[in-house]
This record gives sequence, structure tokens and C-alpha cells, in this order.
Amino acid sequence: MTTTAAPAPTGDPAPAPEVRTPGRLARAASGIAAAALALGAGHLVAAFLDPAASPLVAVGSALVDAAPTPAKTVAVRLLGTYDKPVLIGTVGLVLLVLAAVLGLLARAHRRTALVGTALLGVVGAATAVYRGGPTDAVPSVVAGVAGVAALLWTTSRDPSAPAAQTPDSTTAHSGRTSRRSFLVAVGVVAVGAAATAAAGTVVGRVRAAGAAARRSLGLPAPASPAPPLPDGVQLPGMTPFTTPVDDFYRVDISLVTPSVDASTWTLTVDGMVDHPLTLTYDELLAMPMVERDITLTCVSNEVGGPYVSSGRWLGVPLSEVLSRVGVQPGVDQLYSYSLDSGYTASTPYQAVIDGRDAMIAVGLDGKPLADARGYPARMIVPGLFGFVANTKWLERIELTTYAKRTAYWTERGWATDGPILTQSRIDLPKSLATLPKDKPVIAGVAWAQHRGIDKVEIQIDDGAWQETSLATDGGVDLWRQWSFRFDGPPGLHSARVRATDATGATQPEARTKVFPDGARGWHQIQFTSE
Ligand SMILES: Nc1nc2c(c(=O)[nH]1)N[C@H]1C(S)=C(S)[C@@H](COP(=O)(O)O)O[C@H]1N2
Ligand SMILES: [Mo]
Repeated sequence: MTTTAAPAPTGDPAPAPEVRTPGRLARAASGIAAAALALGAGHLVAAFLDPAASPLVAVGSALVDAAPTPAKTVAVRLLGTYDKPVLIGTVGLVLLVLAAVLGLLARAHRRTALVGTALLGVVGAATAVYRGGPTDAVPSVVAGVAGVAALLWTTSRDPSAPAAQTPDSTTAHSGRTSRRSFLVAVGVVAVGAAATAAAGTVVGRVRAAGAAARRSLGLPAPASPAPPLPDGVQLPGMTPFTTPVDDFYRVDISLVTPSVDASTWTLTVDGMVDHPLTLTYDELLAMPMVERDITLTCVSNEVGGPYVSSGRWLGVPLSEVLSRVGVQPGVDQLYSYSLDSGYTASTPYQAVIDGRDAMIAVGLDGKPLADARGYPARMIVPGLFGFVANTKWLERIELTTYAKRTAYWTERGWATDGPILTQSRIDLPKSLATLPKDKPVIAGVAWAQHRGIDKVEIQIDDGAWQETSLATDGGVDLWRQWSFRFDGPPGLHSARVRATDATGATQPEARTKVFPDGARGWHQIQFTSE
């Protein structure tokens, strides 16, 4: 044969098939470009509907939900706040590989590739619906359609269907053209992907800025303002009586702090009621508000621990909302749903209607709730541990029975009822610190919300229990500071405290774990007196 002959006079040898038609790389790129356009289109649509329904975010969040609790804990410990970007990046990488494979498949198995692309859209839609509502499917459906269309269009520019492979010069020429036009098509899809992704990001930013501006407009004045805290609730040099918002303890199961758009948020109150009710944020804000100082406590607070904080809450009395819906006989719990992470809580109905300041809170210390605090609204019920009463990112309250509904933590073995246990804590001096000679004051806080603190006693070493002096009482739903003047000899000492609540019950000495209903026992420290 003459295949080893010198190059043709034109200097243009008959191209090998892989040169004439799109190569593997180009075809893989077409798959990736189609997937990128799909994600971009999905992202853009999600920016209008619900950013959490953006396909990658939806799939990543669904994986977080599905992950067992220990895996989540490990992920948070290892990756800290990067856990989410890492997870979404991983999902993206998997998608990238799948997309490349689909692009390669598209020539010989066009239908399979198209069906595969559509299936990816279905996966995104299903996870988005599982996490949110039916409309959250839209971004992924649009993404799927965009992906299929892009792949259809680019592969239609690929002439390498078996029939087209006759090695005459015309085909060679049109093959080169086709390869070029295929690459141009891939490029157009890629540009479309970048454009939609960028547009989605811009729309998302603009909308978030709008939401932030709206939030900064502030809150209505309370119809019933908080009475001023009496002088003397705060002892000099002690833990702030009202916890600075940035120091307020935070406990929740959310890996990513939800950022809720109040303009589309609603709160539904339904279940065993005569008139189910759905309120918008504006409708909620239009209701008469109360403002109250209330101390929150977490069941997971160890003896001496930090999960107790105090603040001035602004909200709509739950009684007001309940009177609007008309609660039917037989109701024994308010079952609250968070719009985040499938979190739910069981609050005893009795505790909500017994006259205490149970509310749907929208503000803390004069500002709208921060995202981490449950914006736009959360439940606050004084006297109950956070996990039974303080649902953040509240979206629904169902009036129901304990027989019918079980709360998130109850399902995981924690107690169903969670009255806050009486506790006391030594804050000054810090354990193992030195008590100064010129100011030998031991001080701390005690709490027994909705019962009140009657007495705090201290024991130095093995001495007799002595009564401390209580700071001014701010009210039964608040913690109370106490202090004690130490007059013992210099050297190493121990001190422990116990409080007695207003029902006359003194904290038991025996320690218990926080699981399942809160820690019991006396807080003890060692210190050196000068
Ligand atoms: N949505 C939601 N609400 C939640 C929780 C949660 O995990 N998710 N944790 C609860 C618990 S255990 C406590 S102690 C309080 C803490 O409220 P804070 O973070 O504002 O202090 O929120 C409660 N509300
Ligand atoms: Mo908690």
C-alpha cells in the first residue's frame, strides 16, 4: 500500500477519525458543560424561589440530614464551618465525573445519556422536595431540562454517527467543520452556564440585601413593655445579668445556620383547632407584642456549665394566637416544627396557658432575632428547657396530643417533659484561681425559672453550710445572682453551692448526667485565698 507515502502536495494529510470528529476530551467536556448549564439554570431559578433548593445545595443538605448523628459530629469537629462547602464540593465533583461520562456516552448511546441527565435532575428535585416543599422541585426540573437540551444540541453537532463515516475528502472537511461547530456548541453551553450561574448569584445577593434592609427596619414597639430590671440584680464584677447577644449560648442541630427570607416565611397554627391560621411575618408583627426578660437554659448544661443565658425577648403571646384558632378539647401539647433539619419539639399545653409569658418571639434585646437565634420567629416558654420550648426557625405549631406526636429529642431517648432543674453556679473566682485579699468575694448565679430562687448556700471545705446574700430578684423567670464574703485563712480551699427554689426544694447532692432530663448535683470549685 502507499500509506507510507510522503505527505500529499497540499500538506494536508487525510485526518485521522479522532481528529475529524470530536475527541473524547471534547465529548467529556460537552457533558460537563451541559451539567454546568443545568446547575447554572437551577441556581438562577432557585435564587428566585428558594436558595436552599439550588440543586447542589439540595443534594448536599439531604446527605447531611441522612447522615447519622455521630458522623455529623465528626464532620463538624474535623471540618468546622467548612463542613458544608466541603460536602457540596464533593457532591459537585461526583456530578462532574458523571457528567463527563454522560458526555462520552452521548455519541454511541444518546438516549442513555439523555435519560441519565434527566435522572440527575430527578435526584435533585426529589431531595429538594424532601427537604422543602413541592415547589422546591422547580430548580432541579429546570436544571434537568436545560441539561438534556444542552446535551441534545451539542451532540446534534457531532457527525460521528456510524453512517457519516465515509473517508472521502468532503466528509473529512465537514468533519473538521463539525468538530469545530461541536466545540463552538460546547463553548456556547459553557458560556450559558457561567452566565446563568452569575445571574443566579447576583439575584441571590440582591434579594438577600433586600431581606437585610427589611430586617434593619426594626420591630414594632411592645404593647406591654418589659418592666425595667430592678437596681441590684447585677452584682459588680459578676457575670452580666443580661447576656450580651454575642455571648448568649447557642445550641441546635443545624450544621448550617438557616437564613430565612421573612418576606416569604409563614407560620401555620393548626391541628386540633377550629380555625387553622397561617400568618405572614407582617401579620405576626401586626399583633400586639409583649417584651419580657427571660433566662433560657439547655438540658445539656453540665453542673457549672455555660448553657444558660438571659435576654429581653419581644414576641406575640402564644395565648393570643391560641385564642384566634380556637383550641379543641383533648389537646395536651403544642408540637412545634422548625423549618430546619426536621427539628420538632413537644411543649405541654398546660404550661403555655397557665399565664406565664409564653410567646412567639421575634426580637431579642431590641433587635430582630439573629439568624442563629431563630430568625424570623421562635418559641419562648419560660421555665422549660430549650429542647421542649424554644423552637427556632419556627414554621408550624400543631395543637395535638402526646399520643399522636413525638418530638425530635424524645425519639432519641431524651425526656419528653423538661422543666428546668434548680441549679447554682460559682462564677467568681474561676476554679483554681486566686481570691484576692482586698476583695474576697465568692459570687455566682442560681436559677429555677418560673419557680424562683429563695436561698443559695455555700460550703467552704468541710464547714457548715452558710447562707449567701442574694442579689435583687428580677422575677421568677430569671436567674439570680448571689455573693458571699470569704473570711477564711490563706491557702487552698474548696467551695460548693446549692440553691433552694421558691417551692422549698433544695438541689440534690447526687450528680446525674445531662441525659435524659438534665444534670443534678452541686457545683464545686477549688481556689486559693491570698
Ligand atoms: N430549630 C431548632 N430549634 C431549637 C433547637 C434546634 O436544634 N433546632 N435546639 C433547642 C435547644 S436544645 C435549646 S437549649 C435552645 C437554644 O436556644 P439558643 O441557641 O437561642 O440559645 O433552642 C432550642 N431550639
Ligand atoms: Mo437544649
